Amino acid sequence: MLDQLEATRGELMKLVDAAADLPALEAVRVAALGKKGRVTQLMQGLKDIAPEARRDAGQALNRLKDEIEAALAKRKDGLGEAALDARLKTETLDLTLPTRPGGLGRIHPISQTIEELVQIFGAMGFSVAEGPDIDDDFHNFTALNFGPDHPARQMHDTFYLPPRPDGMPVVLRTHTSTVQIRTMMKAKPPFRIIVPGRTFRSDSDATHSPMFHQVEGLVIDETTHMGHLKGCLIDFCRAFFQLDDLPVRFRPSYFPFTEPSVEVDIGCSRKGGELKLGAGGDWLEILGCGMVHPNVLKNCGVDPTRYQGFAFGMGIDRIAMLKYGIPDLRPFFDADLRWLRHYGFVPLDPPSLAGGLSR
Ligand code: 2NM
Repeated sequence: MLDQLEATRGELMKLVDAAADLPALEAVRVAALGKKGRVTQLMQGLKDIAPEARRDAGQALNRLKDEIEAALAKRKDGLGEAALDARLKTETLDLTLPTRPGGLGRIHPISQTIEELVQIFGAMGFSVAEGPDIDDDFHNFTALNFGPDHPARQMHDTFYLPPRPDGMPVVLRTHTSTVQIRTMMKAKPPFRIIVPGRTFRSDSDATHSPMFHQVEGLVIDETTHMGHLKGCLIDFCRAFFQLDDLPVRFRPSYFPFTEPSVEVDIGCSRKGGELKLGAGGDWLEILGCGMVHPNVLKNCGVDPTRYQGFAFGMGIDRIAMLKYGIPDLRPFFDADLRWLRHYGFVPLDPPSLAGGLSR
């Protein structure tokens, strides 16, 4: 019995050493210590041994079992390390290589412009709100004080989808004001939000795309007034176009959802057929705004005798074209890599609002 045990030890130890990987080692473990393994069989043979010899043989077998287990564990550690070494060899990453920023693609001018809007308004204390592209007639029109026969509700401006089971018309939002409505209905004033996002109108030519981008803003508090509107939007225009002395003009206008309503122009020059922003005697319209109509506040459950404020809206695509000298709107949505390489921004080197000597 003890001879047999020594021979088995020698064979099993050799097998353990020879196992080339973890699955092979597991096969050795089963062959040694499994239900029908060599050691297990030897243990089952104990009952046939003379009782005087059984105790010594049993102890020897237990030692053998312990030794095999220890050898398996040791080999397993070694193989694990070897496997990790092999993996690390194939997964090396040369951190000394220079970056290749051009290989990271380009930031679309609209994404860049949204970043800038968020940065400027974020610094003024606004947060960003978002909502669904598909909304209903209530959030897109009714809550915003559009009368039932307002021309903007017409089929030729608005993309209508099949109505809800309750008959409520469903639309692709024609402005992001749907999100201001949702915010006012579910949260409590004061509000200070901007809402950048996709908007849709049935209009398509050189300067209109059926899908375009808007940013709207909303400020509601107990004492917010037209002076706040003016200060906020003058600061915005000058920060965005990076012209500290950019002329900004407020001109009376009309929107159903604001009273009074105003349009904002910035100074420019069109001498020689070339558009140049800044003082130059000409004006360029860039946004609409006004004091939120009491009916809109009421429609959203905000008490107009306690709260008031202003709202504004502008086209992101248009201000991006103006700032970055992009002449045509249509290629914005063509996913043309040549256009993106030309007008897009390198991710590790986007334009900064701080500017400085390097630009
Ligand atoms: C504009 C111009 C003026 C506007 C109004 C609202 C709301 F929901 F508070 F009533 N949101 N956005 C607004 C006001 C939008 O876009 C040219």
